[in-house]
Amino acid sequence: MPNDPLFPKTFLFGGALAANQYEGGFDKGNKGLSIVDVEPAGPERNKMLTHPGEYLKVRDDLYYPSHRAIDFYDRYKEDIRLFGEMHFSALRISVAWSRIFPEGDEENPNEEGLRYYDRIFDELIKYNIEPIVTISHYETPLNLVKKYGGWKNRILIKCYLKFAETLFKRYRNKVKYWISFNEINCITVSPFIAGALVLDKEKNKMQVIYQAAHHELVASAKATKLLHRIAPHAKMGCMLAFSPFYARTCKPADQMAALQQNHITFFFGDIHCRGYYPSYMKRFFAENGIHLEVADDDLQVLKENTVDFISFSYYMSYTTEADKKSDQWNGVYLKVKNPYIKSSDWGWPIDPIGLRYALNLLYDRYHKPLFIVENGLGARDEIEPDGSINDDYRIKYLNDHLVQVAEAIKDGVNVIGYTAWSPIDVVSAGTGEMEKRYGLIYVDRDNQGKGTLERRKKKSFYWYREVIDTGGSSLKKDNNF
Ligand code: BGP
Repeated sequence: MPNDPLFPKTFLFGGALAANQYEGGFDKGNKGLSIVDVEPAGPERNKMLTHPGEYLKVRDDLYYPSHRAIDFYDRYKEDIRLFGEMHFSALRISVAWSRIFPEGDEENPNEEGLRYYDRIFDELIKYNIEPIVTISHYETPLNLVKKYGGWKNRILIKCYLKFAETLFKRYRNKVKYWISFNEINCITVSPFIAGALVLDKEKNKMQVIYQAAHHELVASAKATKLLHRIAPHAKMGCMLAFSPFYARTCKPADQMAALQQNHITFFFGDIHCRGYYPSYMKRFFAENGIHLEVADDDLQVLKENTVDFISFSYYMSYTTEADKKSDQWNGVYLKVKNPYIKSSDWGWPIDPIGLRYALNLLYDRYHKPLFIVENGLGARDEIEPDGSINDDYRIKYLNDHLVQVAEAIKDGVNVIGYTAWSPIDVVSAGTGEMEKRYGLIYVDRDNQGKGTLERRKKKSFYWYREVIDTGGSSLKKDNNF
């Protein structure tokens, strides 16, 4: 007798990707350069991300993994067919901003770029896969950094809205779910990647970061307003990187430290969902010499255009304690090791219960539908002599997290979908590696860009299809955490 499904019939099940990590074709179809196209792989990468000012052009002596990525640009039919074979009902992708506006600030969009996404959406619709579209996923056009300094400049709101409006008008009959900014809160830890900011010479870095964040938040609210006007049936979501902080002990000061650290993330959710600057952040700004320039109607715009749903990535929980106050510019408390939790090969804590905890926290706070748009395990995979890839560690990770999603649904949390990062191996956003693999489909390509790009189904491919087909009743609930 099969078990009852754990997820509702309407649940959106699938995978998540970002254009810059899988498309390639960085100069095809009149595409301009985006910030990712100057992020090299290898030892220079960290230098670039911390001091981007010296790296804002393509150099002959460096390897840039985004340029070809996994060549989805030319192989999208094969890849979408494979997603269809896994019975996906949703695929989260992003539109590469510099494919549509190569320089970011043109008057008119690049028709060839728009036609490319027409083909992608049509192909998805052919397989009954609902596209979930991120408007800006770490891929601001490079020109907007060079010319205006990235999101610290208010002019980016205008450029972004022109881009968003172009997408809404063109694809309003094909796309229902939109996400304004990927992991918008990551601007506080990765200012170049998430805010296109070059902070090398800035004295008060936090001032610049939160000014840029304000611009992104206003852009997000204005895009929500536009979407509701252009496509009243469509839904706009915010997107947070949500790694809840636990206190290392029950000492009250440790609990307070964890709460303060969570506030740094909630700040972005609070503005998107409640529509105003929270009081704890006003104190944080005052104590850190941050004075925001806010235009006349900004606060009104934020108030009147809250999001329809909350999407978030969940990979891990963090732990902190009061004695570990950070002296860095971008954090309140440092992360400490949680003795109850193991980590991935890349040192990312693995905590399935943390996902149920996160879902409950977010739902208690905002009472809006929640969409898990990223969750997965980056690991090294090996091909067996018979050609199979037995990624049981990935299956366990996904299984245990999905079991906790089902628990949260039983708790009463309104979860509308889950898209695993990533359905196919892609370039890592953080490290630029190909060999930090998340995929359910293997891609023959290494960290130096060598390989045939051939696709190969992993064991997790078949496992995930069964989970989708059975509405989760095939999940194993007896795993120990
Ligand atoms: C999120 C990003 C994704 C993705 C994922 C995994 O922060 O939104 O783009 O890459 O993390 O991270 P990484 O690729 O660094 O392992």
